[in-house]
Amino acid sequence: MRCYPVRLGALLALLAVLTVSWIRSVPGRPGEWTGSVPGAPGPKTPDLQNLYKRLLVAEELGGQVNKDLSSILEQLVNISRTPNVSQPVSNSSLTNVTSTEAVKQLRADLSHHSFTQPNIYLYMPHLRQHPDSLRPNVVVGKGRRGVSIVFGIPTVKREKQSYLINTLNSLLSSLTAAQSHDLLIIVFVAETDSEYVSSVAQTITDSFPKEVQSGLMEVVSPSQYYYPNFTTLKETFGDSKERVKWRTKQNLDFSFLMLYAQDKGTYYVQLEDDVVAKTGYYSDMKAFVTQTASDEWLYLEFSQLGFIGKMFRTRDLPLIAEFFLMFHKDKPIDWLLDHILWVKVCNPEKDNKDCDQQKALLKQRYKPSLFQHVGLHSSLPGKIQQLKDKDFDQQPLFRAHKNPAADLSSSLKHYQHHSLSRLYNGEDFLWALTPLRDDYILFSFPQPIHISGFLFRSGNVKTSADKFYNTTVEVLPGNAALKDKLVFGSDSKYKESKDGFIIVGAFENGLAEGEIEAGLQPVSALRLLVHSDSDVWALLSEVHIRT
Ligand SMILES: *[C@@H]1O[C@H](CO)[C@@H](O)[C@H](O)[C@H]1NC(C)=O
Ligand SMILES: *[C@@H]1O[C@H](CO)[C@@H](O)[C@H](O)[C@H]1NC(C)=O
Ligand SMILES: *[C@@H]1O[C@H](CO)[C@@H](O)[C@H](O)[C@H]1NC(C)=O
Ligand SMILES: *[C@@H]1O[C@H](CO)[C@@H](O)[C@H](O)[C@H]1NC(C)=O
Ligand SMILES: *[C@@H]1O[C@H](CO)[C@@H](O)[C@H](O)[C@H]1NC(C)=O
Ligand SMILES: *[C@H]1O[C@H](CO)[C@@H](O)[C@H](O)[C@H]1NC(C)=O
Repeated sequence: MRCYPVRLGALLALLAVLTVSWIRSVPGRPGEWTGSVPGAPGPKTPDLQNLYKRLLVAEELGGQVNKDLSSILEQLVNISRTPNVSQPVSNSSLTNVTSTEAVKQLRADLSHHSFTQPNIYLYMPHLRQHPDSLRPNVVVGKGRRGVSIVFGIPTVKREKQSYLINTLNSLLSSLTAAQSHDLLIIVFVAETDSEYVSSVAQTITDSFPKEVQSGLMEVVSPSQYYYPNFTTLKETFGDSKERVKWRTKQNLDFSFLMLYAQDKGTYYVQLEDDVVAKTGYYSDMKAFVTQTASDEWLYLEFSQLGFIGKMFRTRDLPLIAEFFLMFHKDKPIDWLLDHILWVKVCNPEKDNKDCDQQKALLKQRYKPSLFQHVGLHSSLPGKIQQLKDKDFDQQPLFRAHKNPAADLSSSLKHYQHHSLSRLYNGEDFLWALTPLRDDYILFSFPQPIHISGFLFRSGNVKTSADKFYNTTVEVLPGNAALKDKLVFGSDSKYKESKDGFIIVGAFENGLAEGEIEAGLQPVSALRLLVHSDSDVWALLSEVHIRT
């Protein structure tokens, strides 16, 4: 019996990391865990029974420490039984010194740890319901550790998979044998659809058998219980519900990945699933890290875009991930990252300029960028262009037109603020992530109207290759009977698409332009329909629907 205060203490300390804040947060029981309030437990509730009850609950939460917990529980049951058998439990003096000491020891450990450890359950209370909700689902992996650089690549269902494979290809293609032993690439499939996760894992295993075999490549996904109910999020900063959900999920995904990666190497680099790495990136990164080793940076930037190519010391990841989790519902991840810097070094009594200077010390940028967004400059994989020409910047990136009132919808996901509605209102261009087959943009008119013609221009001077390819322009006539005559008549020059739409044009070299003849009038809706998966993003810089 003498041996187990220590064992118990150690195991419960582990447990405490996961649950103490929760235990402490149980309302209406002040003082019970402080150990400094004598006689606080009511009559008929000796310490051991309390502890036992708590542990029963805690066991549900403990996840990976379940096994250890069971044995602790067993021992505790044994302890609490002993007095039970011989005398009524209310006599506290019966509790033998051994067990009392054990409890004291436990309390000491618990209170010690409760002040030093973060607690994810505070920020994500839904995780309490499932003990496994924090356990990563490692679909492919050999548990590689101790590398210099860990890459984290989150990928989601919507985005095109072949981009992911291209991304991985570009990361791997220039590596020497020694370098590939010193890396770990974690593909985080941020989906709970296990079939989809398996399909990504299978594609990666098929495409990179050697890298999977050597442990260089891992495929990991979250537990199905990891994500909260996104429908209850508050819409803030003018973001739509969809976007709030998207950015919240991104916070959770990046945090999960960081926490998973934290003990696997020295540095962690965040990427996305549609980037191209510059040849020789590994040596460039290592050289820059060595050069800045004595600086107090929080991250190094190997790309200027969003969260791509940001390098952290893995020892900083717990802090960063906890900050993200703390505010995951509140702001997008790149703002949060900036706020960490602010919190760390800005003096609220000084001005922005001072703040910027201070922050600049914590992030150092490497030039030129080592990672390029595939969509950004339309570079096809392997081909990176930096379009920094000032003249280009002065040319308009979109052209505004007066368009008839329409309800807008699309299956495309736009990048940043380059949305369809801003395009249609003449405020911006639409920039969408890689279109896949059957993606569409739909302009439906509240009442069928007369439309004489249309013009859709994709790409712009800066992003000339992000065009719509294999995409048709289609009309939904207000009068279905006329349509049948036009499509099925003897001299039919139109083809029918699906859902009653008629094809009236197609993008050629990025441009779709045409008239709509009288027979199709009035028009209920216009649609752009993508017929095959694209290799690049799509940018729509001009929409003109002439009435
Ligand atoms: C607890 O007691 C039971 C019998 O009452 C015994 O079989 C078991 O080994 C004990 N467990 C521990 C961990 O001491
Ligand atoms: C301990 O006492 C409770 C009632 O106080 C009783 O239900 C339980 O069976 C007892 N346990 C043992 C092991 O005797
Ligand atoms: C508790 O036990 C002690 C002896 O061990 C006894 O003197 C005392 O009366 C008991 N108290 C109660 C409330 O049973
Ligand atoms: C999420 O919350 C909404 C509103 O409270 C509720 O209608 C919905 O059933 C919840 N979904 C899940 C999966 O719990
Ligand atoms: C366009 O898409 C269709 C349907 O997916 C396909 O059959 C056709 O080959 C594609 N055309 C081009 C030029 O890619
Ligand atoms: C409890 O155990 C201690 C040894 O640690 C012993 O000295 C003491 O007499 C025991 N007390 C009772 C009430 O059994």
